[in-house]
Amino acid sequence: MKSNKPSDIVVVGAGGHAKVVIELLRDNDFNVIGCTDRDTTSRKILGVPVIGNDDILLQVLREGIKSAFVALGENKLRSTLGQKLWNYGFMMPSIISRNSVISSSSKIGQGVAIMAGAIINADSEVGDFAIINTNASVDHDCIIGDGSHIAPGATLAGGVRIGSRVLVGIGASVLPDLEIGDDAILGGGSVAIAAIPSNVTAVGHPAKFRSDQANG
Ligand code: JB2
Repeated sequence: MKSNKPSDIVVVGAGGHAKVVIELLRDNDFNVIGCTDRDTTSRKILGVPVIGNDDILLQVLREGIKSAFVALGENKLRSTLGQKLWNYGFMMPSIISRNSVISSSSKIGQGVAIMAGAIINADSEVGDFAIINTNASVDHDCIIGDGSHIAPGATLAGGVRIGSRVLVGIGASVLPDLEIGDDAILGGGSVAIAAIPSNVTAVGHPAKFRSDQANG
């Protein structure tokens, strides 16, 4: 597997999210040399072989494949593995669909995936290993923490602050200037009209959570 081509990259994960990531990487002129997966059954996804589990990643790096992308939908796992591979010395590029609209004043971290139809408006910030999924809309002055996932069709109004490892579910909306705490989940189709604390799952319109779930 020896390589010294800067476009070569290994993908961590071989499930549904990895499929979308592989196509986006190819659109961004990367050459995906293989995937790692917990399930090492011999197989290919979109023509990419599963080359083993994550234990082989250091060897992959030593063989000259210097870039990696963590393509796992689970926020905590993606963040932890992303940080680990960064510490190993992998380069962790962000991949941005040419069919997205990204403000030139926005800031995008490393290892981020921005899918087709996504919009990120002026002065917004997206943390490391976040996913801005298909048709998600992030208005001006938003801050999205490391490892968070703004799912397909979700809408963040201006000035929204999203903590780390937050899931904003499919088609959910967050009204202006609200904060959603670390590790919270806003369920698909829900509408946040007030702040949501860390670690809770909030659902419905308006989004409600059990107060005994909240920190403190
Ligand atoms: O620690 C791990 C690990 N844990 C599970 N390391 C590696 N390399 N792979 C791991 N996996 C593998 O992730 C599983 O064996 C499985 O092959 C894959 C997860 O696939 P799945 O299709 O279930 O989920 P996903 O994370 O690819 O996608 C989810 O999140 C996306 C954002 C789905 O909910 C998608 O529908 C969604 N679009």
